[in-house]
Amino acid sequence: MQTDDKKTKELLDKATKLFEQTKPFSELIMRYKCAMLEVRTKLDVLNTQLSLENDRNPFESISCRIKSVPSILEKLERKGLSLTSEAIEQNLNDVAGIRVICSFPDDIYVLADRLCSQDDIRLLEKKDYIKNPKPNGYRSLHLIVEIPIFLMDGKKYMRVEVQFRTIAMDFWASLEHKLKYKKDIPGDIDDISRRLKECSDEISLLDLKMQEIHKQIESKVPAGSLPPKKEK
Ligand code: 0O2
Repeated sequence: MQTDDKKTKELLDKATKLFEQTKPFSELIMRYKCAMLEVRTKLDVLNTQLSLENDRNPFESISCRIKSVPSILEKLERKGLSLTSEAIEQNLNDVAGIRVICSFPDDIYVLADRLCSQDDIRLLEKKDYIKNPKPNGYRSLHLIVEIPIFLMDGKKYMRVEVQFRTIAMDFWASLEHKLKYKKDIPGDIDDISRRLKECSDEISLLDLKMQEIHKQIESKVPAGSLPPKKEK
């Protein structure tokens, strides 16, 4: 069994090296990087403007990644697609990925709406796992957008996946990710999954409770409704 695993890994390493060396593949990845930069800049601009309006940042952090070659190859294989640059471009939506971590759920929708309303952005798909969480408790808002990039040989639309989630949802997803990929976990996996689902429900309530508290702290009481000052 171990020898099989080793052989598979060696083959995957060789395939990865071969793929990385091909010109169409490097060009495709370069285009994804450019598209990712464009979307990231748009989000940074929105963050800067909204932080001036609201005196706080609508997102806490942002991270970008290009999917690794082994993950790309694995996904093509799983979907029964050919291992070519054309198949990647036509079928994979998450080669370029951006993750935006917000403090409060409302910030997610404000940012997503403002991004999608920009006239050079095309929204291809929206998966709202906040309003409709996955059965395991996964919560996030996923957008697949297309954005034009301008290269020496003209304009090209490229796809980028943008994931929005709160700090608490991100904390949950990191822990759950370990359950998915870690082998030989001691104990009852079903029990761990059930407890994780419970955590996800509690986190969702916590997010909403903290959002309400934040709104109350930030709310400005209209001057007319203030009680009259007591005479000294
Ligand atoms: P990585 O390494 O994060 O890129 P599709 O891309 O539409 O063919 P899918 O799975 O239907 O495939 O897409 P979906 O539901 O939009 O989810 C894609 C990504 O969301 C995943 O990427 C994860 O990052 C995240 N995600 C989705 N479901 C879960 C979940 O249950 N738990 C956690 N922790 N993350 C999740 P990849 O491809 O798995 O890998």
